[in-house]
Amino acid sequence: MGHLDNQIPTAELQALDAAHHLHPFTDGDALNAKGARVITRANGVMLTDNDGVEILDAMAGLWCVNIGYGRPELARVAANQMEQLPYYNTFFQTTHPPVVELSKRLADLVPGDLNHVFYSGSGSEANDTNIRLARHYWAAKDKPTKKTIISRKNAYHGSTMGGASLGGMSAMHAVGGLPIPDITHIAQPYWYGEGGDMDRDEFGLVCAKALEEEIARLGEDNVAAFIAEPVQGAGGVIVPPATYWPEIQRICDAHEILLIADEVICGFGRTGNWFGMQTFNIRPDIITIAKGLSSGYMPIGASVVSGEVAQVINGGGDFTHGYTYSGHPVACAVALENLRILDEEKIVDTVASTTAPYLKEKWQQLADHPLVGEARVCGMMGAIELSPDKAKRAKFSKDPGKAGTICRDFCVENKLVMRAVGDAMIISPPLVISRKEIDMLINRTTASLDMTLSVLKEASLI
Ligand code: PXG
Repeated sequence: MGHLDNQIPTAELQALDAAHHLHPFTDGDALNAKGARVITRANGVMLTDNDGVEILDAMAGLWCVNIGYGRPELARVAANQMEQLPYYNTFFQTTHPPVVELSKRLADLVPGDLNHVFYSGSGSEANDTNIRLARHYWAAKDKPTKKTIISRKNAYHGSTMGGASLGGMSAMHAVGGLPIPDITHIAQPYWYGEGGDMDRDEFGLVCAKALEEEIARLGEDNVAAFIAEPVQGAGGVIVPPATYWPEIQRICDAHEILLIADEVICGFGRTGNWFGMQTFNIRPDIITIAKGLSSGYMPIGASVVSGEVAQVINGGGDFTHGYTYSGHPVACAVALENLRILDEEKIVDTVASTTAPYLKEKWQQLADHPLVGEARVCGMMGAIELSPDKAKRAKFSKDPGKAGTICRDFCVENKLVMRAVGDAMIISPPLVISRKEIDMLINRTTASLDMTLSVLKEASLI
């Protein structure tokens, strides 16, 4: 591996990065003024930067490196597949063994009768596929007016025109004139931030009933689908109240609309089951997958649809949709190897039986910290809400997002990658994180919270 070692000094890389690289979701000038962190290698749950500093990655990259870094099996599979068949398309009446094998594997793995797979290169593209799939489905059933897709405020479904339109983030809609037509958004089940005086269960029901109200407002004949993440990830690890999903499922069953579960984050073990739909007992018609499908080792996403949806699509003539890299052989082969490891090493089982309960116990103790208004966790994802007055679930009204940014910067100083979403701190570590590493995560989080608290006091923000 010596030949891969980077020889370029950090400052030089940072200068070149600033000169030629536009970063996603980044204030370019602000980043370039300080220089990007250069990550050169990683193993297990640890990243190593260009100066040899080891950092605990409590985000699994971007919620994706479920099996952890540094698995040589995936590299070998990729190299072998590249030698044998690096690329061929699946457009023109052709297929290849890795895409066939992965489709069969997913059909067996995903619950219910979700047994047909349409591939993409990412979660965003898969959600774009879902928009066209859902509308084509209803057109093929002679119901072409059923076009509107209902989503939720503060949802994240990707960054393409379709994905960002399905998403409910107003800052994203503001860039590029979104959403595209026939997509609407209802309230999110964010009890901590928006539940007011209601108890959790009552609030969960109110949020779910908003779907029925929206269907009534639009007219059922105009609604194609409802899309939602089982647990909102990028929105701040928002775990819905227990009453939410059963009512959503009832509403979807009672009305003629498709349910799309976006499992891009929740899928492949994140919530303690293979899929979020199992954790919340939902029966979607379509799911979106990406990220943990390959543990991020190769870009790949997909829409997995029910036998009924597949039958209608297959019978509906040409579905004029696809990507050059739909069913890319190397990505499919790597995904298969990733699924083999997740399965044979019982990684999801270990999360459910051992490490997630341990994380939950430790994470919830953070709620005792004076700065923490709530600590919530679902499987291997969690959030803590920073609050100036925890008894009242108060927000930082003076300078929203500042406390989160301060805390995130202290985390980095303490060699911990944790994300800030506004004034909530979120984690989604690799599923292979050990108890010892969870202790390290908790210790570094506590240290960062202490440092944040004292800075906030000095700045009279608390
Ligand atoms: N759906 C969900 C639920 C996601 O979380 C996507 C779709 C889009 O996937 P791609 O592969 O196109 O990125 C995502 C992606 C963050 C962050 O900062 C989250 C995502 C991506 C980038 C950043 O939390 N989620």
